[in-house]
Amino acid sequence: MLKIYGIDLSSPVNKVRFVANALGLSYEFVRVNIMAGETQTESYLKMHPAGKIPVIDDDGFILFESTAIAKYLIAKNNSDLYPSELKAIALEDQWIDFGSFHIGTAMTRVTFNRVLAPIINAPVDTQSLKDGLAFLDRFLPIVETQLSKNKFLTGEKMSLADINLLSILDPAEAGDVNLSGYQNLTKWRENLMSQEFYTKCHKSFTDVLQAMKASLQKT
Ligand SMILES: N[C@@H](CCC(=O)N[C@@H](CS)C(=O)NCC(=O)O)C(=O)O
Repeated sequence: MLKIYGIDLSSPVNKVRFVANALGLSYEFVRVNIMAGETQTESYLKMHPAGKIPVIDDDGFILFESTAIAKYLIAKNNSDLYPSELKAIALEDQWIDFGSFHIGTAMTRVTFNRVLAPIINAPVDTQSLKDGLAFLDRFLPIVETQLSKNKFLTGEKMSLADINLLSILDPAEAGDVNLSGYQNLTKWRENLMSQEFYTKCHKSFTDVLQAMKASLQKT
């Protein structure tokens, strides 16, 4: 059976889980304890030489990097979540990369400093936080405009580009990123978050974060 290695609070891991759910796949979600060094063991490093999550083990086929995993699962299952025509592929990749490299990078800066740093007692990098917020102000209006043209990023059907961005923006509330000014984006997000591929993972990122914080307080 397909195994997905990760944690509940990782956007790349959740991207893979959302895709696997959208494809209707059965899989085992193998939770790894990063703080306890479980991603640095000899056996884990054989799967991912940098000790990162997610990794999948698909009956012995090992793969890392969430977008590569998502594309592999989609192709293996002959799904149209990723297109097959040349220009459609190019446009799909455009929105996947825009989501990952611009919005994803900015969200990582914000969530590291506002969400993770307080939990792991790491210092807050105020410049990185400021840059992250400035990048979001610059790049989110571009997504908002795109979603005024289509229901989804690349047209009238949900695709990997949407699932990718959904996973990236999942920690928005936890990171105090106010998306309410982006009406199309908010509508798009509410629609996706109500679907089973998402609710099968969690009700919201904030819910999972609160549960995690509560369990840390008990220990
Ligand atoms: N580009 C990678 C990012 C993987 C990544 O950075 N994962 C983080 C969690 S979100 C991780 O493994 N962090 C633990 C570490 O670096 O030790 C992907 O999309 O899979």
